[in-house]
Amino acid sequence: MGSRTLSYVDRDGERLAEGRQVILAAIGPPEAGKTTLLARIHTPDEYLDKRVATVAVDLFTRYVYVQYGVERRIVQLQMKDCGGQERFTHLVPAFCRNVHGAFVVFDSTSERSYEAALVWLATLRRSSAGCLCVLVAAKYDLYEERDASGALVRPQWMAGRSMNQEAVAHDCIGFRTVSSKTQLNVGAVALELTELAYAKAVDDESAAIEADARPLQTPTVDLAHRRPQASKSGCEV
Ligand SMILES: Nc1nc2c(ncn2[C@@H]2O[C@H](COP(=O)(O)OP(=O)(O)O)[C@@H](O)[C@H]2O)c(=O)[nH]1
Ligand SMILES: [Mg+2]
Repeated sequence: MGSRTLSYVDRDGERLAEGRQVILAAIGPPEAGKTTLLARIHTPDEYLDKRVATVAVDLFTRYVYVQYGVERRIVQLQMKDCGGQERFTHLVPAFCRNVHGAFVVFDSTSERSYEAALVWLATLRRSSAGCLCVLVAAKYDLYEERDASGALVRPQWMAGRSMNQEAVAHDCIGFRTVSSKTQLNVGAVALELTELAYAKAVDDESAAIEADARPLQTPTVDLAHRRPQASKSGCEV
């Protein structure tokens, strides 16, 4: 994990922003830590320490800096928070339609929460194949124990598993551990996903413009051999 973290644009700078938005979403089962994570990304100085279940969809918006090649650019970061209740999974395709990237969040203390997050991920994939997803193990402040080498001891269910490999196997860009409580990795993962999503959005747009600028081509249908046919309405086509 790099040491760079998300940096925010002040009110004056917001006026300099170009039109582009980066839209990220947090998906996953209830109680995973999604709302607390997005709130912490949005307002780093505050820890949202209350239990308020998200009903359907909330939106967190801020202007932030991203590095694109050698340029530092300002973008509007929109983060959508999806209610995790099982009955909302059918909203995922509509919810994620224009989303560039997603935090697929699970409660790191619970293997069931992880399995549930994978179901959310699969649902997202069916509607938004190109969306960049990062697998996020939340509440990592709950592991204070360290092994002989000084590394944090993982939750038992995760021991011996390569979560990074599992992330890649599920077509994610990677796996990250975070704590919204202590801010562990929060700014870093937010920056990583925002920058990758921004770069992808810019590249996708350039590819689409290039495709639109291609020269016109002769149609492949041989119109000369098409015979007029009577349609049901009686008109000839
Ligand atoms: N210890 C700890 N608890 C957390 C953390 N993030 C969230 N929680 C708690 O986990 C519960 C569920 O969090 P919430 O963000 O509402 O989950 P959501 O349903 O996925 O949006 C709340 O009681 C939070 O206070 C964290 O980083 N550390
Ligand atoms: Mg919530």
